[in-house]
Amino acid sequence: MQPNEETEKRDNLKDEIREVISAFNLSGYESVREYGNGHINDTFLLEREDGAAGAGGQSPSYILQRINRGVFAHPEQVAENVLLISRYLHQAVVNEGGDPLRESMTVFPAKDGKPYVRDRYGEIWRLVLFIRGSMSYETADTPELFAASGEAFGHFQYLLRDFDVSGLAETIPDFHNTPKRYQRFEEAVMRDAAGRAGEIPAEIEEIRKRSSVCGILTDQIAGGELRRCVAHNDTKLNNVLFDRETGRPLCVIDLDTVMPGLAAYDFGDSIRFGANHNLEDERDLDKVEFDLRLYEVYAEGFLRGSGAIFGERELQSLAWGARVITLEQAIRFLTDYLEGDCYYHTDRRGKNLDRARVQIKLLRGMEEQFGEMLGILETIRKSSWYQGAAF
Ligand code: ADP
Ligand code: GN1
Ligand code: MG
Repeated sequence: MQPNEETEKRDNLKDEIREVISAFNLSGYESVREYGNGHINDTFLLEREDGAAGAGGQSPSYILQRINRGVFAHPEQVAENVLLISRYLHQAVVNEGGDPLRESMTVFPAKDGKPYVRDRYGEIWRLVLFIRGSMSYETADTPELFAASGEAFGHFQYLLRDFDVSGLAETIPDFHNTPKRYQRFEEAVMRDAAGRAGEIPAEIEEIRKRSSVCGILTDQIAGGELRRCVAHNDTKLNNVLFDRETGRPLCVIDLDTVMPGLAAYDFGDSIRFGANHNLEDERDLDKVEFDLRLYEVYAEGFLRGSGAIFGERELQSLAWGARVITLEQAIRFLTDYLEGDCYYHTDRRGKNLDRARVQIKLLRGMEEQFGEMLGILETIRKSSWYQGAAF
């Protein structure tokens, strides 16, 4: 992009934001800056011009976000889902005697009453209260931090345990339909759009030999053995806000991918992402190892946060969640590699292949230690603290 094009784009964005702020009826909020490290939406912090604002000031600050239309075909449905869940959580936190303005998201409707504003370019924007005195982390440098994020996501399950999921839109259809993801992978191999299938017979075989695992959770849903509940679907550490002073987890954020699903999806995705010491695109596979100890501390945190809301089968499904979601992610990365890197951002050829290899290596570790993974959940289930857990 030429420098003048960039300036023009920036000015357009400023105008766009000014228009959106006015549609939200937020006079005096002139200070706008990009905020956070999210990969999906564009996030801005709005503060008052008078200087009283900011995380420590008196006037409330706001988070304004433009929802990614490439990922979400119907961003207005995303905004509706977020509103439904936030309102429910707000009340649940009040019922627990907590502070709903810090422990849940507060969504602000636009002047027309909708939970979003559609600007002149068709972009959808939503506005939430900035949670004061909070911070998020990009990586879990200690097991305690990882466990604390587990506690937050487990408590999210607890607070939403009676939520009726029939009112939630499926904003990304078949998001965790692993058999469908597998089907699409086979189609990608056959089509071989980027001419890469011939280079990766070993990885294709690694996926194929696990094809029967893909349906383990979906079959249990279809058979009525697992109940669909609210799933967050993006249970990474940086989607938990922590209290700056106490260091305790405060609030689960980034509710865009909230959909009907399973607790096993959320638990599994956290394990896939966090129970190791490598980057998601690590090229040196010797560094990649599933860490059972991190799995254990996360499980303890998650189940401490959730209380005893899960029966025996649901508890076992958590360990399966780790395997199925890791396999699914390997499938997704490899499919994207075969299709020519269209979905995930990549800055070099082979990144999606490296990511897929990492998932396969983690998966192998989980398969080897699956007995222990189930055993850890069973030990927690029988422990007195879990049996007696109540809020
Ligand atoms: P993305 O979907 O792009 O990941 P997020 O909703 O996670 O976007 O927001 C990006 C970052 O902005 C978060 O990691 C967090 O640091 C910060 N953030 C988002 N919402 C709030 C909020 N209500 N209060 C304080 N910080 C927030
Ligand atoms: C995407 O953008 P990010 O990192 O929050 C993806 C997740 C994947 C993850 C893998 C909407 O999330 O499902 O697990 O990449 N989000 C969507 O890194 O597809
Ligand atoms: Mg996020």
